Amino acid sequence: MSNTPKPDAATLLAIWKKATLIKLNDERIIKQMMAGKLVMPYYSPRGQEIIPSALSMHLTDDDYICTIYRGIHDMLAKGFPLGELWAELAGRATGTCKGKGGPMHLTHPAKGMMVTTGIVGSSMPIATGLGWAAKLDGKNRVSVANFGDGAANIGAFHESMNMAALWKLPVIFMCQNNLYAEHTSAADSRVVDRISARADAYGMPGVTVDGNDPDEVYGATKIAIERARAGEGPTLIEAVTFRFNGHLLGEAGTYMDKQLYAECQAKDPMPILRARLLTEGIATEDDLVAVEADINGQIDVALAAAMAAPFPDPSELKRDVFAQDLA
Ligand SMILES: Cc1ncc(C[n+]2csc(CCOP(=O)(O)OP(=O)(O)O)c2C)c(N)n1
Ligand SMILES: [Mg+2]
Repeated sequence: MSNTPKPDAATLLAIWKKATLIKLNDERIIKQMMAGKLVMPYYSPRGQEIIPSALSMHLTDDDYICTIYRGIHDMLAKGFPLGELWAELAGRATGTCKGKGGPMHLTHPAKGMMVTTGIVGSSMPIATGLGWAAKLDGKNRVSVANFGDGAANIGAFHESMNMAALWKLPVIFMCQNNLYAEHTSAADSRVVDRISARADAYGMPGVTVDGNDPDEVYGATKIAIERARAGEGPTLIEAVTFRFNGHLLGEAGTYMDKQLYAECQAKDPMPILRARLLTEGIATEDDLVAVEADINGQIDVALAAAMAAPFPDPSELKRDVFAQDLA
């Protein structure tokens, strides 16, 4: 990866700010849930913060992304507003889906966050369709499909990659390989070592990067997005990372290899990037503390507004379900 583009100091700081928003937001969600103030299924993205933070440096509001149930990191990096996010998590009428979608269906088209579902692999055909739409509307948008390592074994992965390559669609297939799919390790679900090797079968570039390294993710996504905008078609990126809070918040994690867990913890990207900003003189401790305090303040405001907002009225139950109600 030595000849790939690297983020400059200002970009590295911007990546850290986004990643810190994701981390602090995750901590607050967990705190609320543990206190019994928020009840929902939660798939924490803790550990995967760097991937969308570095990727989003190359995206605009006009670009599309699709993600999965473990996707709040992708959404926040893309600019999903905190207030509407918290309101939707809390099932309030002021949420981005009027409180009727909840944490599994977060959607915000104004920022290009097109749709989220709990169906493993669903982000890929949807993002491929959006890539086709982007090609037809000629606005030079790109479409990013975020998905996990487990989803790379789903039929939709292969169908989407084939179609995107055939029609040279501006799609980035961003596989966030966090080493487990629910409670199943990679070794129990795949023969090939690298998911990126599958790109060969569809005639597109495939690259594996350290998903915890902002330089590597920034460089690989820059190349892929420039290629997509130039009309040269899709790229598969496999970003290797780890999820620290297991599959679903609250599980015991007993199926995880203890040594692997300890090794991954030592590679936690958040303290590493924070320390790097200090040692490279990009920011001072005071600068970073001020950013963290500001972000916590923004979360306070979003949380308080969400909790004070009303639940959807029962008469809303069937609205937005059938097409005739959209008029
Ligand atoms: C089509 C489908 N099959 C199975 C499931 C059950 N399921 C939910 S999450 C999950 C694991 C997916 O793992 P991965 O793609 O690696 O994403 P991660 O949760 O690790 O981010 C499975 C099998 C589902 N939701 N949808
Ligand atoms: Mg996984």
